Amino acid sequence: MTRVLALCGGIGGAKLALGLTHAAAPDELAILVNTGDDFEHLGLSISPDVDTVTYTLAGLNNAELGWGLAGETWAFMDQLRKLGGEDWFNLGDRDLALHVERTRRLHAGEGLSAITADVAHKLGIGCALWPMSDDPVRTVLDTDEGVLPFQRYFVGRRTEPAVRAIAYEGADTARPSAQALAALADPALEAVVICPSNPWLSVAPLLAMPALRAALAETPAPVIAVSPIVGGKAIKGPTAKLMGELGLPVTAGTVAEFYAGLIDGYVLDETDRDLAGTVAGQGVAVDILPTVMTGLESKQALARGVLAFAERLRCSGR
Ligand code: FO1
Repeated sequence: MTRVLALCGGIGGAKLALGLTHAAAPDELAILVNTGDDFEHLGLSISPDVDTVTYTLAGLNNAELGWGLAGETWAFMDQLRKLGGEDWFNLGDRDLALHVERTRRLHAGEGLSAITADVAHKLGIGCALWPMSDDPVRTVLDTDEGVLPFQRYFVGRRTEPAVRAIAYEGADTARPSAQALAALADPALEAVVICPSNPWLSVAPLLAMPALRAALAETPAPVIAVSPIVGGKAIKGPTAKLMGELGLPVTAGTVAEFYAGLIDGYVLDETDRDLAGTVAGQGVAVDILPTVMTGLESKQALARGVLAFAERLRCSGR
């Protein structure tokens, strides 16, 4: 039975997801992962955020890169480059196995959810891992260099183009994870945690699915978001740059506003304690915790802090 449901994207989200695996019982924790970054490349179906979370929870992740497998080799890419193939997106030799196997199983008619659950089980992950949908949703950016699919913008152009608008193609009609919808409607659910992933690139694709957004708004469990902005800067990645380009003030308060109507609680970093009053003024409960996750200890501590905050909100009937 799911008691804790976490929503996350790739690198930043996976860190708190890992912390949560130490703060909640494995059979009571489910992680719902963004698939807006998914794409088809060299004939393979790539699910970067699902894989980042899978490798992180399995203890196989490449901590230096933030994606892919630790101890990876690159013979395939070296050879592809020699052949003049597309080399802007790096597929490691061992990582390639997952893409080939996932693609084969998708072509054989299995859904992404079933494949992801099976891979997680085979890699020794105890909690549930759910892609946000088995239907394609594709994040597309309108930039000063034209319209770019997510990975062309993120990896191909290293997030350099200025973003004017973002679309989540397919989100209107995609059916959200049935397990996530069931968990959100279940009175046994005790906490929903929106991990400190990029709100516009990693969490928004989930919220763009109308049924998931409605289920989140209606869930009896407290919904808590952890700010990905600390002291006016993003811990990692292009969140701050993107906010500036979208004309938004780069503060943790702006992210709280983005989640307005969905969240009951918001976790600010200690650095941003002066924003507590502003966020509370939006009718959202605030907790202040150290949110910068370096080692495993800080991930566990933040996870425990967030779950304790959820418990307090539940007890106070919010
Ligand atoms: N990110 C990069 O910056 N460069 C890459 O070449 C790259 C390859 C890659 C391959 C498999 C995978 O699962 C992820 C990969 N990523 C790469 C990361 C990923 O594309 C992004 O970090 C996420 O989509 C953003 O959350």
